Amino acid sequence: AVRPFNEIPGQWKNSVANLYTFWKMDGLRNIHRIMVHNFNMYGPIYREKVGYYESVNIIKPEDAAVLFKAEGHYPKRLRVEAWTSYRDYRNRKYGVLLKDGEDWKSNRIVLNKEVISPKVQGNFVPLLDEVGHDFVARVYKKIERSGQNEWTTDLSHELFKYALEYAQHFIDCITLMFKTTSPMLYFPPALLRHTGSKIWKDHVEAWDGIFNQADRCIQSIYRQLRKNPEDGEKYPGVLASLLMLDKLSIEDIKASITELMAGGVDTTSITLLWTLYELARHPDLQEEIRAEISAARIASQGDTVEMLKMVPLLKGALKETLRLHPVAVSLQRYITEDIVLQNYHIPAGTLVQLGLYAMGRDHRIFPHPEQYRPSRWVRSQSHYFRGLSFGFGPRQCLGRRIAETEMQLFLIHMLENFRFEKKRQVEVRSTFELILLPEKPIMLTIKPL
Ligand code: HEM
Ligand code: 2DC
Repeated sequence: AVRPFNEIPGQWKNSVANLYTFWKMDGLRNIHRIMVHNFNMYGPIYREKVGYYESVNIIKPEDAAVLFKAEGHYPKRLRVEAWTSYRDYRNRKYGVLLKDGEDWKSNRIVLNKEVISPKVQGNFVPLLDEVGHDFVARVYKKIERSGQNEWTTDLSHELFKYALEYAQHFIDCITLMFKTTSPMLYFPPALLRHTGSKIWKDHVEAWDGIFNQADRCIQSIYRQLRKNPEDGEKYPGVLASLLMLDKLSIEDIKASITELMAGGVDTTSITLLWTLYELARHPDLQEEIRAEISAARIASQGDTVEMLKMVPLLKGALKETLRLHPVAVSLQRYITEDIVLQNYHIPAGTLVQLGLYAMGRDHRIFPHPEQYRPSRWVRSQSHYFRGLSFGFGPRQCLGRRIAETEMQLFLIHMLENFRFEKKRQVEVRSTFELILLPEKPIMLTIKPL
């Protein structure tokens, strides 16, 4: 018989005490490791209540499949109150990230066509290819200046700038925005706002900076479009193509453009940094991927879109990076119908979280999970509900295609020019600042081939 909801194991009876324990364990920075610990203690399903935030947590691919079948027509994930509070406070519209229901769906359908449909990939390949090329030139200059024919560095600053070449202030604001969001997952922002707390003030300042920069960027694209309307035949760039959409209100477009600009910096930079870190620790694998790239370069005869179809191991490396170092610690959905998970009844309306970080490191799901093995994504094993780093279904990451293309092209350019080494073999762990980040700088040595 199916067991009742109230019998699911876990700490969900005393939410205040849980918040206290959580705080003492420095839970915020360690959410991902606490989840692993909970799955070890309670098994593949547990219920949890921390402060006002209650959820059922799962880890198995089979359960993920059941979860996503019950997400309904308007999939809804955990609402990040800090982000909606800021917009309510400043009277700004929500973009796709924060909208729900029919309003989300209608905006998302229009944006999908410009951002994530397979037919637009060819549009941004040349732009991203050029950015990758420029990055290589910058690295050569640094190597030259070092006078040692190599450059040992924490690449994160360069990488953050690489992400679409935004101003440093904008980048700093995004980092501050993420950092100040995580405490507000557990303490209601409304409370912090009315007590004049520093977290809330910093958060507002961060979003103000992001919105100002985005507004300026939008203005300048507008001016450009008005000045040279005859440029219409040429692809004007992702943002400009969104601004030309006439199916959404200009306020809706601005809201989603701002989210795309903010969502596209830290996510891809960190994933690239982790990938170079893993490749530096696995020189033979690095060589194998380099060989795959050379062969693809020759076979594709200068057609970059074709080339991207011939690098399965490189793509596997990115998937493998996100398995061990996911950006999102979990995926979440409010289920719209009753379901059964691990033989427990889960009522409609429950917030169910799939522990992505924990799943990526579970040996029952990925044999030898501690090993970085891109080939596991190319051959062998089933990938059934395993490659979920960008989420799933109609609510998955809107920036996915851009992110994947940008990261593939970056790695192609870098591996064609440089060898990556690690002088000291140190294990770098993740820390949670809304997204998962390396807890300390990753030092790499870059040498021309
Ligand atoms: C949503 C991961 C890069 C914009 C998401 C979600 C995940 C994710 C897990 C939630 C999906 C779900 O609930 O099913 C990642 C990863 C990235 C990345 C791993 C890179 C390595 C980007 C980039 C952009 C972006 C480059 C913008 C250009 C968004 C937006 C949403 C989203 C707008 C919300 C979509 C919606 O609610 O409809 N991302 N992301 N992301 N991401 Fe990304
Ligand atoms: C954080 O418990 C942990 O892609 C929470 O590009 C649950 C949660 C909810 C939403 C997730 C968030 C976590 C991590 C960061 C995500 C976010 C949805 C979108 C966002 C995954 C797992 C991200 C990084 C977007 C951000 C765009 C934004 C800043 C404009």
